Parts: sequence; C-alpha cells; structure tokens
Amino acid sequence: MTKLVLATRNVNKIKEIQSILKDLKLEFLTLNDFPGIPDLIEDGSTFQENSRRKAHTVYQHTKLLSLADDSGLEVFYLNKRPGVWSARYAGEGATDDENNEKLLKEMRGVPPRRRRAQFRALLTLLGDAFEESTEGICAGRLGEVPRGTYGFGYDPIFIPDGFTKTYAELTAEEKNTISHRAKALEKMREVLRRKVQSG
Ligand code: ITT
Repeated sequence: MTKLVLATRNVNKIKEIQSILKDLKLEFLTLNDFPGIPDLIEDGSTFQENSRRKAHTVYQHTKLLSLADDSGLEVFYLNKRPGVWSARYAGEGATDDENNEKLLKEMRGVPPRRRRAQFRALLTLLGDAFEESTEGICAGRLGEVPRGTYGFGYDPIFIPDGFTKTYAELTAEEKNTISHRAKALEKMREVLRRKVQSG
C-alpha cells in the first residue's frame, strides 16, 4: 500500500484529510511515526510558502510521499487577516477560543454585509522528483458569536455561503463536502490516485 505522511501536527486536520481520502488505498503516517522530525518552520508570508516548507522538511526526513496543509481564515474587513497568522492570532500558543475572541472583538459592531470572510487551504504533495500544489477556498461570513461544538479553530464563527449554520454546527461529513480543505484535496485526488496505482 502507498504510504502518505501527513506533514501536520494538527490532529483535526489529520482526521479531516483521512476521512476525505478514505476511499484511496493509502497508508497514512503522521509526524508521530517520525519523532526525529524537527518542528516545522512557518515563517513564510504566504500559505504557499509555508505549505511547501512543511512538505519539504518532512520529505527530506522520511523520503516518503508527504502532504502538507497550510490554511487559515481571511477576513476582508481586516485586509485578509488573520491569514497566515491564523493559528497564533492571539499570540504564540493561543487557544482556539482566544483566537476567536480576539477576532470577534475586532469585528464588534461591523454589520453583516461587511463580515465577508473565506477559508483557504494550500496543500503541497511532495515525492521523488515530484511536487504538486493545490488550493481550496470556501467563501462565507463571520458570525457575531461562537456557535456549535464540532470541528476546531475558527469553525464556531464561520458561516459558509449557502448555510445558516457555522462550520462547527455542521457534521464532519457535511463540512468535509464543502470545506476549503475538501476542495483542495479534491483537486489533489487524481494525482494521489496515480501515485497509488504506480505504488
Ligand atoms: P500544522 O502547521 O502542524 O499543520 P497548524 O494548526 O499550525 O498545524 P496552520 O499553520 O496551517 O496549521 O494554521 C492553520 C490555522 O488556521 C488553524 O490552527 C486554525 O486556527 C485555522 N484553520 C485552518 N483550517 C481550519 C478549519 O478547517 N476550521 C477552523 N479553523 C481552521
């Protein structure tokens, strides 16, 4: 079975990626299987840069097909912040609740029509003499208060277009059919399928 190393320390991303790709004959490995890999540096100014860096670090160490995900929430009113700073918006080591609180505070009083936002995921698949990147975007708007308990990160405050529920009120299956990550993975699916076939 083709081995695929998920180049992320985020367990929620791992769950989502595994679920979306479950029909492919892939053996998923994670960074827990390679304790020697150094922390993945994310000091790039774009999702693309960070995603490539994470994939390269893991591929260099494992020499196995590696998939990295760099993602975040872009709020138009805030000139696309938090963007690449999404994980640490309220400071290094900030919790999801703290990040959500900071963002809602900044957006307090901003009317619904100016609360447009989008999630973006940038995936990089890296193998032997091979690199492929795909992007997925899910457009929506920011809620006024956190709602829902599923998912992670900014899920409780993001309402995808076409829904009245937040990402955190959708089931994992529902989120995984419309999310930014799902869209980026769908674009990667054909490449992955070929890798599976060629072993
Ligand atoms: P890795 O770098 O190890 O993959 P990370 O959590 O640090 O894990 P990122 O640097 O890509 O990952 O930051 C992504 C942040 O964006 C994440 O911590 C969330 O705050 C947010 N985010 C990304 N995708 C999300 C989603 O589907 N739902 C909610 N928040 C999300």
